[in-house]
Amino acid sequence: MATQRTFSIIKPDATRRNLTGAINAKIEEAGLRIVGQKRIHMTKAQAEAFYAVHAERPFYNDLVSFMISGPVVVQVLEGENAVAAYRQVMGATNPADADEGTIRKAFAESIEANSVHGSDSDENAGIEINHFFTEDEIVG
Ligand code: IDP
Ligand code: MG
Repeated sequence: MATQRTFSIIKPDATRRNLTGAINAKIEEAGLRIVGQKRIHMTKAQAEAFYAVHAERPFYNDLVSFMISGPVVVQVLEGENAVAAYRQVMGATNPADADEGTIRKAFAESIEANSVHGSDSDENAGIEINHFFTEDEIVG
């Protein structure tokens, strides 16, 4: 598998607890390179659009409120098989199911406040990166 990019968000539960550096260390230890990064406070419209795929799920409104409850760090990660590699480092959505050594096992507070987002496909990675970054903000 060739070099690939994926999109990551360090979520408000993690920025609130000052865990950006600890999460970045796990990302880098996994062989992924942080080639774009910025701290933003998402607007409600941005969070709603980002999670539109979950609009019908019962947790959607809570999830949007959580994602705008504090700053987030949006990132572009690059590496071999980056989409799958980052999903592996993130761990399962529910931290109770996450493997030892994963970000969510180490840091997530709950199934909702689970510290990180990572793209689930190459196609979605491209869409999500374009949502938050211009090409000149990504430096490999
Ligand atoms: P993922 O982040 O592991 O890809 P998704 O199923 O895409 O998981 O869900 C997106 C986000 O929605 C999760 O990361 C989590 O913050 C939240 N979420 C997912 N399932 C639940 C739930 O059952 N209750 C509350 N929040 C949830
Ligand atoms: Mg997902």
